[in-house]
Parts: sequence; structure tokens; C-alpha cells
Amino acid sequence: MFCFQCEQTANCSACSGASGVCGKSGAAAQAQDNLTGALITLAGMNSKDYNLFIDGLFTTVTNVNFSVKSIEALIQRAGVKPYDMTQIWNADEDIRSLKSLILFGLRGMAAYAYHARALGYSDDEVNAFFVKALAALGKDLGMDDLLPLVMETGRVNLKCMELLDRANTQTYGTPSPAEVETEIEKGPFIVITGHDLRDLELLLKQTEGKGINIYTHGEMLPAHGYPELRKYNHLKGNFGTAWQNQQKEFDSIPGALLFTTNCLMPPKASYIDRVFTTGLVDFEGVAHIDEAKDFSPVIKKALDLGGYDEYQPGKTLSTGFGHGTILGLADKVIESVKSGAIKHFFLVAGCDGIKSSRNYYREFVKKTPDDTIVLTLACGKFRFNDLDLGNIGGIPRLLDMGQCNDAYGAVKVASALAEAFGCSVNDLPLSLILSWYEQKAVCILLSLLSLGIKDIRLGPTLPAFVSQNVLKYLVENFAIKPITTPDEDLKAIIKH
Ligand code: SF4
Ligand code: SF3
Repeated sequence: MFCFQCEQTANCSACSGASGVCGKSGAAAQAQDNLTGALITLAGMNSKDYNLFIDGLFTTVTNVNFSVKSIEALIQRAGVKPYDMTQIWNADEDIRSLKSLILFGLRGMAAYAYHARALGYSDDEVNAFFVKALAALGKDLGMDDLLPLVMETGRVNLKCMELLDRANTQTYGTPSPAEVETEIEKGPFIVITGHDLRDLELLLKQTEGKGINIYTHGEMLPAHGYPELRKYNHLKGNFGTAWQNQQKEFDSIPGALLFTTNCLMPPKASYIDRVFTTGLVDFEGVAHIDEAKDFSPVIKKALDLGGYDEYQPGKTLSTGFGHGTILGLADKVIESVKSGAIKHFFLVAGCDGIKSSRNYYREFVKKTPDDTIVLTLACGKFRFNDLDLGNIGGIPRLLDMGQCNDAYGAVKVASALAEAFGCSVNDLPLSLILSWYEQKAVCILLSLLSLGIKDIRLGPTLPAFVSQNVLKYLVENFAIKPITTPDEDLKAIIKH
């Protein structure tokens, strides 16, 4: 197998043994390559099967689908001879690097397009770009052709994220601040993880009045901010933390688990009988809920297990500071910046992951001066969202803007601040400290670059698929830099 699409890739180089660090088998990796190759062939034929492009790309995102059988079903759906992906993996390293940036960016973008589509939203430009960019991957192109396409991936992804933002807010309302308990009540319960708000809504509807409590996990936490989701009284709180802790947190849990989308860990024997997957997620040996979304087996499992006998104490987290809420505070924020009460903003956002070097983000947030605001989004926040940073004149210092899927909101807030201060985003007292793990982070990064945003600090390590020459280009044009230590980075930023 050959795969180097995520941050935990073997030896910071590539997973090339019998299975990947994530647990993906060599056979699943080969099937994913064949699926991607089939999509490239189809795109070369100018197919308009956008649903297949979106499903096929999202399926190959890290930690979504580990089942050879269901990946092969998608290849069957394509019904064409796959383009040979080794032509990309064995290409000149700069060409491979740029094609990887485009492909992994497309995979992330497909996740956003998938969620928007689930709520009935799509966009012609986004759909057409999947075809154009995939077709380009199968062509013999040079750096001069591929670099603009990398930037275009970022630009179109921004459009796709704006589409998803519209889909989410028009369907579930504008998120508003919510206090979320992490205590678990006695009795039957279901934990829902992943990102799919529609799955959560359907589960809430089907469990209403059945004496079952629902808890979010990981990237589902921001669901509590949406009025149309939190109106259900049995949506009780949040269980656990980020994706990489699932095997520990779900060990022998007396509740049922519903896995939607990404990022998911292969279930362990101690709880595999309680796990149900839905959507594009699939693990061999795990029960799957199909597109009819009849969650009765999950409900039955929760009732059979019965939940905890005793109440499990927890703490309180906060979420729901989407761009609608933050921009609602705009006058107060601008006033506080002008008076000097707020000196700087940090966007500390992105993925969580296994490596202990990700403690950087907790230490960084802990050390941010009292007159600064920390905006966050995506699952990396679980490294620090238990910290009480206090507030500045009533504005909380730590603001959770939502899922990785809500990164568009951060762009909106930054653009609004820039407009209010009559400057560019790069001239704002705002620093971006990003963490990446999978391909959704890749396309967000490309979107930020396509907006000309500079000085991004990226960690915990730089992507293995970025070649030296491509890195040089990114450093020269965007001053992108790796994180160092919290003290060093803070010193460099604050004096700035
Ligand atoms: Fe390795 Fe990441 Fe690919 Fe899994 S997704 S095989 S960990 S590079
Ligand atoms: Fe987290 Fe990247 Fe996957 Fe949104 S943000 S889930 S790791």
C-alpha cells in the first residue's frame, strides 16, 4: 500500500506496510486507490454523476470507511476502468505534491458538499470543479498548470463551505451560545459521533418519548448551539472528547453508539456490538444503518444495555459562538479593540490527533495574555476547551465557533473585522495557529491561502506530501511556518 494523506502517516513519510497507522488495511488502501482512479477516469469522460464524485471522494477521507466491500461497491457504481494511481504516486516529487494537494483538498471539500447535499443544498460551480480538478489529475501537467489549480481548489472550497453554512443555518437556525453538560444521567442512552447534523436530527426525532438520552461526541458538540436541535429535551449533553480517544472512552460503555461521517476509530471488541454506522461510514463486522435511516436497531440496543445505574458527574463546556453570534457582538468587539481592552485575536483551530506534541495547543492557549481572545473550531479544541479563560468586558475569552465544517465562519469574522478597521485580514491583530490531521484541514488551509492570508502557523508537523519546492513556494508567497514552542511563537506574535 501507499498512503501519505494524513498527519499520522508512518515516519512522517508514508504508510507502506501491510496496513496504515490508522488501521486501514492494505486491501482497503488499494480499493481506495482504485476508487479514486475510477473517479479520475469518469471525470476525464466529463461525467455529471456529481453524487458519485462526492460519495467516492468523501469515502477516501482518513478514518471514514475501512470496508473493502463498500469501497468496491462504489467502484462498481463508477463502472469504468480506473486510472492507474501509481502514475501519480511515482511521478516527479513536485508534481506528486501538487496533485496530492489538489486530490486531498477535493476529498475534504467533498465532505462539506456531502453535508450540504444531505440538507438539500448543492452548487453548480462546486460540482463542476470536482470534475475539472479530478480530470486534471489524470493529465500530464506541469507545475505551472497545477499551482493555479491548487489555489482554485481553495477558492471553490470556500464557496462549498459557504454553501454548507447556509444549509446548516437555514435548516437548524443560527447557532447561539450554549452551555453543554458532560455529566451522564442514569438510564438508556445513545452517543452520536461524527459530523452529520441531519443524522442527529433524525435520531432525536426517532428517540423522542422513548426514555433514551442522546449525547454528542467529538465534532457533534457544536450541535448544541443550533436552536432546532437543542429544542429536544433529551439531547442532554456531550460525552467524551476528540476522535482519537474513542477506543478508550467507548470501552465497555453501557450505551449504543452511532458513527456518522468522520473521524472514527476502528471499534474494539469490548464495544463493537454496540456500534452502528451510517452514511458513508463502514467497518467490517459492524451493523450499518442504510439510507432509510431507520435507527430502531440503535434504539433497541440502547434500551437493552440500559445505561449507567448511577449518575456520572461531569463538567460544563460552552459552544455555539458561530459567526452570527460573534458578528452580533461586533460593536462591542470593535469598541474593546479601540479602547485597548482587546489587544489580539488568535484563531487556534483544526484537528486533534494522537501525537503528544499536540499539547502545544493547550499550552499555547493557556499562555495567551489576558487581553486577548481565542477563537476556536474543529476537534482540536478538546485539547483546551475545559480551560476557564475568563472574559473581557463580558466577551468570553475562548469562543467555540463550531465544527471543522464551520471554518467558513472564521473567514467571515476575519473579513468583517478587516472591513470595520479598514485594513486587510493580514493587517489585523489576528494570528492563525492551526493544527491539521486529515484532508478537511487541507482544503481549509488551501481556502485561507487562496484568500491571500499570510503567516499561518501550522502543526504539529508539516504534511509529508508537501515537497521541498512546494514548501519553498508556500513559504515565499504566504510566509507559512511550522509551530515551534508556545513561548517562542507567542513572543514572535505579540511583539509583531
Ligand atoms: Fe497512513 Fe494516514 Fe493513510 Fe491511514 S490515512 S494509511 S494513517 S497516511
Ligand atoms: Fe477533527 Fe480534523 Fe477529523 Fe472535524 S477537525 S474531525 S480531525
